[in-house]
Amino acid sequence: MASLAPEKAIKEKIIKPNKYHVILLNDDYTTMEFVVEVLRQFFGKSSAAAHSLMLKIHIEGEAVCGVYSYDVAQTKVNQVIEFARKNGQPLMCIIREESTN
Ligand code: TYC
Repeated sequence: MASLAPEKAIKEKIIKPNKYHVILLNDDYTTMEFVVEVLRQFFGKSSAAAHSLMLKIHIEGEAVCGVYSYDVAQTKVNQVIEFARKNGQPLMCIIREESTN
């Protein structure tokens, strides 16, 4: 930003909204096919991206599936958990605030 003469300086306030990671957790019972479907349907992943992200969760225990504003992140979590329970799957989905360090 170019500097302005003090008398003309405009006090700018930049509001950076916090970001929230939506994370899927691994478990021993949810089927791999179901997780791939969740990643496609709720996180807009291609089949290939969904499959490799599912494997990452399976191996590492969790992975970030999307980054959103708080409201959108909370809605994703609710939708994923509702969809999982309706389909008899114990899949868990959580929110974690993006760290600012
Ligand atoms: N570990 C599960 C299995 O072997 C697959 C799985 C992957 C479950 C990712 C949950 O978020 C998950 N059937």
